[in-house]
Amino acid sequence: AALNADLRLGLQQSQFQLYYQPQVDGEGRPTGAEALLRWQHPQRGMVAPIEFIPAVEESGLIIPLGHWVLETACTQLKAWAAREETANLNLAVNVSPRQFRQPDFVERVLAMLERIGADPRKLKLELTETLLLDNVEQTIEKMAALKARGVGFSLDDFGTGYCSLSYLKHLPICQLKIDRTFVKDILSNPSDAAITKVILTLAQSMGLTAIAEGVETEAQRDFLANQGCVAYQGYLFGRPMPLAEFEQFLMRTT
Ligand code: G
Ligand code: G
Ligand code: MN
Ligand code: NA
Repeated sequence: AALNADLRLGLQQSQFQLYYQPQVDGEGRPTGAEALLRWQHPQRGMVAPIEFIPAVEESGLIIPLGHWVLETACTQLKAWAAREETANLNLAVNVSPRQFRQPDFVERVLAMLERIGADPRKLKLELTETLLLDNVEQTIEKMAALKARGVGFSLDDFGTGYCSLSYLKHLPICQLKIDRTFVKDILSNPSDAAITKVILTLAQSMGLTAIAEGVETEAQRDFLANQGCVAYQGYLFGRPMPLAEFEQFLMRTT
């Protein structure tokens, strides 16, 4: 309860911010970022999303907060589009199930993109397998409506949930995100190596891209590259960082 009151106040007082974690291509060049929510609480300090996302989901505050995230991300995309060096950057945004299931989710996102003037093709929504499990038909309909306008979908934490492979072919997604639990021990655990290989092959044969997350070492990156991976995210390239720092990172790497 105390947390919820704090969260409400935090929204009013602009205590939330987005951090940006670089996503890079096979040559290490930044292609964009994943936007990750941070809460700078006046007393608690920096609060990590795992500590408050469940509470905001539960209370319904995820709706205004999730829209603030999308709004901020689209505004950022619009700003990047205006500068040649950043014009091609994409932004991946996590969308929680409760937010996605709002009846007016599609309309709100499309209206927001239009109002801000952001390119929908630069926006990627990260959904989890859990979200895709129930109400599949309605979910597909909503995804298709957004996809028709250019918005992309990435299946986050892929391989850790309960999504059957037969669903995959019906989902209008463009990317599989290889969960970092598979990447972590990829060099020492043959099962993890096999799983990442299967995901990469699956993505390729279905015409999807795949991005490996949680890449921390060059050895992991090289191993994934040998398996055909061409998109990465992880501490090896950059941690989630405030906007100013991310823009400095871009200047160093491009
Ligand atoms: O940086 P990390 O601790 O950033 O993020 C932890 C988890 O919190 C991520 O796996 C992600 O699923 C979730 N998360 C981060 N930012 C957001 C957000 O803006 N919206 C939602 N729904 N989840 C987020
Ligand atoms: O939404 P998702 O679960 O994919 O969010 C990504 C999470 O992974 C964030 O909490 C982010 O801080 C974390 N993360 C990103 N890169 C790395 C990494 O290289 N190592 C570890 N341990 N965590 C990472
Ligand atoms: Mn994510
Ligand atoms: Na993930």
